[in-house]
Amino acid sequence: MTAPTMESTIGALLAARKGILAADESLPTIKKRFADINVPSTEESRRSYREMLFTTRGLDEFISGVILFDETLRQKAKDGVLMPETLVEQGMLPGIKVDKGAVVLANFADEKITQGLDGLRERLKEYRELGACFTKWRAVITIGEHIPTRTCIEANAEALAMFAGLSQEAGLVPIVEPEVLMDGNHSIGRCEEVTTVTLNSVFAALFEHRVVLEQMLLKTGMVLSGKDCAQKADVPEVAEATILCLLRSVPAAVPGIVFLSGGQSDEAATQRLNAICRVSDVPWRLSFSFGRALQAPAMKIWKGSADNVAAAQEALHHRAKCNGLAVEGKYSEQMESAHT
Ligand code: 5MM
Repeated sequence: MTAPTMESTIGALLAARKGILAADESLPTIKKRFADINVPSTEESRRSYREMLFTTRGLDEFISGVILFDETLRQKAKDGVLMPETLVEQGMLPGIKVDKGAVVLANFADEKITQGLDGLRERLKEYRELGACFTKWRAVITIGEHIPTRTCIEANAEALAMFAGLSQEAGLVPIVEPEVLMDGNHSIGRCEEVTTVTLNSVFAALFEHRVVLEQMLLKTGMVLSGKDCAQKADVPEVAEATILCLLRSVPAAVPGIVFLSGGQSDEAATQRLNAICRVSDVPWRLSFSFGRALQAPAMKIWKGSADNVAAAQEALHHRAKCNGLAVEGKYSEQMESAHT
């Protein structure tokens, strides 16, 4: 495989009506997800689940790229073809999660720092040889009574910027993902405040590290009320707060912003994405990079059985299509009832 340029990767990832599938669950996360459907997490079960996702016919109409976990990048599909090549054959670009997960930040018991910078330059070189076109690093910011602290936000921003610089050096488009978690009873206003401070800190660090903004993508959460907030903001409020926050924090030079789903139900994530993307007059392309909100229905149907593959693929295709239409502001809830 000849490696594409960062410009062509960005163009392909941000193609009209398409978004990114996040299938980069680390071993502990996929184990948790499989436990919910009573499937043991083994190298083979993970391989066959992900092969099922990637070989969904017509998925490339709505999915431009897939973020893989290290193990998957090295696995082969049943026909003996490596997973990154399988994706390319299916019309999608392979990407790779390069962080090594979030751990407790020393002296800040309730906050996390993402690790994985040691040896990253060498790993990136190998990932490129294995066919990855883009990379992702996720930082986790928690909202609580006295958190996030500036120390946590700045430490994570610094790590994101160092990751992005190294990734661009390797010719791989970095997806910079500072995720503000939905957990908690905070209001949408508090989420907006924390997301704004976080994004401003991230872009200050990216500037200091001379990261080329035109050659990266931002992956961020929507601005939402906390999961346990008594008064949840409705869809138009979420769209308004999200756009306002992004306009105040993300430079126009960034070509695209892709949203994570963060534990929202699949339909809620699509409805909100649709409302956000209907807002015109923004300087970036807006799209999605969902994990759970794309995979959840397919995983529930699959349950580890080859007999369920066709139905599970149909469910994934449906969610991808709904989100692809949402990127154009053309999703309607009737698409759900027409499907069931
Ligand atoms: C798919 O999950 C990704 C990996 O998470 P872990 O390192 O915790 O296993 C995660 O980074 C994901 O890409 C984002 O959180 C977006 O996924 P959701 O499910 O929030 O859309």
